[in-house]
Amino acid sequence: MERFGLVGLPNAGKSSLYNALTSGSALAAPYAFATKDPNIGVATVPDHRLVALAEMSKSRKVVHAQVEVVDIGGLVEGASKGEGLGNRFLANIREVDALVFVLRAFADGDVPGPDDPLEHLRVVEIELALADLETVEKQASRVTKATRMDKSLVDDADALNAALKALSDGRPLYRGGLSEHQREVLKPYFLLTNKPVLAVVNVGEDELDVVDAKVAPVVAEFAALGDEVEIIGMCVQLEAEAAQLDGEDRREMLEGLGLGDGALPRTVQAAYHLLGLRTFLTTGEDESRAWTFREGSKAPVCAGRIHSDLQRGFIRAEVIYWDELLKIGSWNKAKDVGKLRVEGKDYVVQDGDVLEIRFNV
Ligand SMILES: Nc1nc2c(ncn2[C@@H]2O[C@H](COP(=O)(O)OP(=O)(O)OP(=O)(O)O)[C@@H](O)[C@H]2O)c(=O)[nH]1
Ligand SMILES: [Mg+2]
Repeated sequence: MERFGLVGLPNAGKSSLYNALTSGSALAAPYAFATKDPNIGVATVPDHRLVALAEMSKSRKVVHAQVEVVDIGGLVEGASKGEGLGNRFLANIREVDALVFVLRAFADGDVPGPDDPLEHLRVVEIELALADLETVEKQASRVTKATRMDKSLVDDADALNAALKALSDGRPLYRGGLSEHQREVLKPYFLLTNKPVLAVVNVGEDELDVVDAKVAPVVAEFAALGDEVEIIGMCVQLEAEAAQLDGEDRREMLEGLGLGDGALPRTVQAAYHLLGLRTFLTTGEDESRAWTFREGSKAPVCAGRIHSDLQRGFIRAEVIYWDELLKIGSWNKAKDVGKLRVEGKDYVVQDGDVLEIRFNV
């Protein structure tokens, strides 16, 4: 399963957010390095399309997509040089597919540490960039030399030198001005900042009416560099408290606070999307289900998510977009009125497609 990691300074609220996202019970405590070993859990990806289809089909079972969340220990200044428990946490970060920065903006005298999200961002970015710089410095000179003998390494050398330039200027690679191709070429080098990024700004309980203002400096910081990074403001503490309640009570609490559905659904969806993950659906009386696939996958690969036999013996897929099916009212009716498209093995499945696979093994 693809995983995203919660990254930030001590006491930013990572473990609290982790618990809220996974219904976990990680230790969240007001001292640095409360988390040492990473907590790994699973978050459900909320999907209103699935819920609507399940209702339409009167499904006995509804199965949501899931994504893995890793709660990593707090980084401190100097982590790249081994400060704190630095190197260990950097290794944990290397193992995730996307980064969710948790930036503290709440003031609380009982919780040590800065409450300026830009200060958090600055330290996290410097430490990750310095760790990458060390890796890239070694590789850039080695690979550049090797191009004299092996021309196939020219792209690598070019990407590594571009990375070297960005990192030397203190810019992480996700906003280092590299081309998509260069970022792709750098993937096998396992760099920390060559991963997609999302930021959560953790505001105080008494700041719900000024969330946008608290988030604005972080938005501006990223905007200045012209890159697209999704930034979500929330009070992690309140979201975590609400997450512990059951359906109706939770809704009441969130509504009472004027938070609508809360910020957790959007956070999971954004992280899922950031990981390049997309959803196709199946629906019937037995179950309605959301299946995860990589963006750009073709029908047989998607069929293989359901069962390897479906990929091996793939003949064709019957396909309809979820909201069209919902309008028609049932799979059989959609078939009768000729609204199911028949797609072959080259069909690139779209997010929100409802599929039925024909196969023969
Ligand atoms: N007042 C307030 N306290 C919060 C909020 N979010 C988290 N906290 C508190 O801050 C403390 C640290 O939270 P954690 O979730 O343990 O922080 P962490 O980022 O996991 O910290 P480390 O594991 O040490 O890196 C805990 O006592 C939380 O209850 C918030 O939104 N408001
Ligand atoms: Mg923690």
